[in-house]
Amino acid sequence: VQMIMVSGFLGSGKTTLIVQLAKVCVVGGLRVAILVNEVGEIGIDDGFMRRLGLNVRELLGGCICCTLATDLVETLRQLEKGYHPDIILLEPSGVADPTSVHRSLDLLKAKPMIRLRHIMLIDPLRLRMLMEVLTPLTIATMESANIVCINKTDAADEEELDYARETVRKVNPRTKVLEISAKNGIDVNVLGAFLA
Ligand SMILES: Nc1nc2c(ncn2[C@@H]2O[C@H](COP(=O)(O)OP(=O)(O)OP(=O)(O)O)[C@@H](O)[C@H]2O)c(=O)[nH]1
Ligand SMILES: [Mg+2]
Repeated sequence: VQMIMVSGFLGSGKTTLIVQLAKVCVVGGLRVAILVNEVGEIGIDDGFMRRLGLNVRELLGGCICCTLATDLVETLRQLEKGYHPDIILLEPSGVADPTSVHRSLDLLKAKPMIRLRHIMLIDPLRLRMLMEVLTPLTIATMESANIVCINKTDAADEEELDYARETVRKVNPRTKVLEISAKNGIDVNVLGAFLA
């Protein structure tokens, strides 16, 4: 099964992008499952998601890159057996380390079940701050991402966008970079780029 992991710091727009991706998938006739890892109490607005006919599972009360890794794999197995999704959209908590998610999937021998693409979302309005206070995590995530997505292009100014572009180019010159405004919707080409 195809899995898209959308990582990014708190509030970078992960849920917004996942909902948009799910809509594009549903329109394209794909069966979608959404897996959300919330550390806090407030879960995803899954009433809205379920009305769209999406299969939403929450992994609560811990982080999938550490304590909930086995739950993640068990949930993947259940989904494979029961729902047969074409695509699984995974939102790790904003404080998760996506490279540990990779490692856990490997250790728990879940890698053969899935084709994983890792998309890192960047909020250009806050990247400078992140690079100052969470440097190693931000850099490691950028290095491991298949695609880096600069989000909130509707709200960022040129200086913020340039800083984001330049930072990604320095940290991971080989990665593909997309610029989006998840809030304003995405088209099918974005999904295509994620899967390419
Ligand atoms: N201006 C603008 N705001 C956005 C965009 N995408 C998301 N947001 C806003 O950013 C805030 C956070 O969005 P979420 O999708 O909840 O972000 P998240 O990464 O899932 O947040 P956590 O799960 O709390 O880490 C919300 O107020 C969104 O409306 C965008 O493209 N432009
Ligand atoms: Mg979220």
